[in-house]
Amino acid sequence: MLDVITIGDGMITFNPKNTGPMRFVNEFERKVGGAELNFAVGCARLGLSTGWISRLGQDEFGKYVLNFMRGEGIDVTEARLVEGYPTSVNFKEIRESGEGKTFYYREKSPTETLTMEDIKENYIKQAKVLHITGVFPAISDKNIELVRRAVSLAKKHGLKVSFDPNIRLKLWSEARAREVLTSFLPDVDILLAGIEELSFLFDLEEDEKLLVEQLQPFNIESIIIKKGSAGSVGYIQGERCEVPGFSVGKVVDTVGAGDGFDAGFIYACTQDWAPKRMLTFANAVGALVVSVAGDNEGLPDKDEVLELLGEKKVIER
Ligand code: KDG
Repeated sequence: MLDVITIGDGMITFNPKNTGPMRFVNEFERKVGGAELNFAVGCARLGLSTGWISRLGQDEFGKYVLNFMRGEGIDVTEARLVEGYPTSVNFKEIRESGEGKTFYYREKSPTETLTMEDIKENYIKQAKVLHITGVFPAISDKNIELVRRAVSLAKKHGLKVSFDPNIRLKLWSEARAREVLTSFLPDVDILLAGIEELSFLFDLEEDEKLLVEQLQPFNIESIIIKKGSAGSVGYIQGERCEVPGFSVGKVVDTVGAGDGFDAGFIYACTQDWAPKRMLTFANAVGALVVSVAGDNEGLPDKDEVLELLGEKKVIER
């Protein structure tokens, strides 16, 4: 039995050792990244049994990413190394604010070797949640069909489908992203998005009321709007609730915070918590990510979240 399954490309991420334009950065640290990978790590650290469907290159980087995921306690029975496709690489540029840019080297992603048969009914049906994002389908048209198959199996077996649009316009055109990502909405139970992403999807202004109205026809159980350090808004079981964000000191690297939020929210869904508590917990997970360099190094375990919430005292030394 798994709590949650996700599908995605795993990357080697080169994090700059100093801020500023990448062409002037001479030293990088080798880390791992990928939106769905970060989400899986976040879930596993919080104690959810997590499966990750993926393909990596049969190369040193692929072996490193697979070992990393295995080391995080993630089920990697459906993640394999394949010949002839180099593991995807991402170089990051980070500015003083902690915001940055990504430079992908992933033209031929190993996930392109995944076939429909690799999205196995027996694997999907054992989970409670299928988490999809807009990154994996942006990589190739075939990946879109793989996501559709995973979603239809999830629906058949009563899993909840959670969806983060994670819009990456370096990977596909605006029109295609809008068309494909909105086509997933009828099957989504939990939507986790930024207001700017919703505004992109519907090509409308960033007006919460207006955008939530656009989502009404899809009957989405939980619509969560992530607002970064400003907190989040949730429409959960039809009720609107809003919580403030957290400040965790210096923002070092914002990449991965949204994936952390998603993992925190999915963890919260497995608890018998009120909507405010669910959002607060997810915000805390996202906030802890930004204080550490790397896409997933800051993802906390449950005690670290409880410490930030002031509910647990961690003895330091
Ligand atoms: O959400 C964070 C990810 O975007 C990052 O780890 C890598 O850009 C990335 C991607 O495409 O998966």
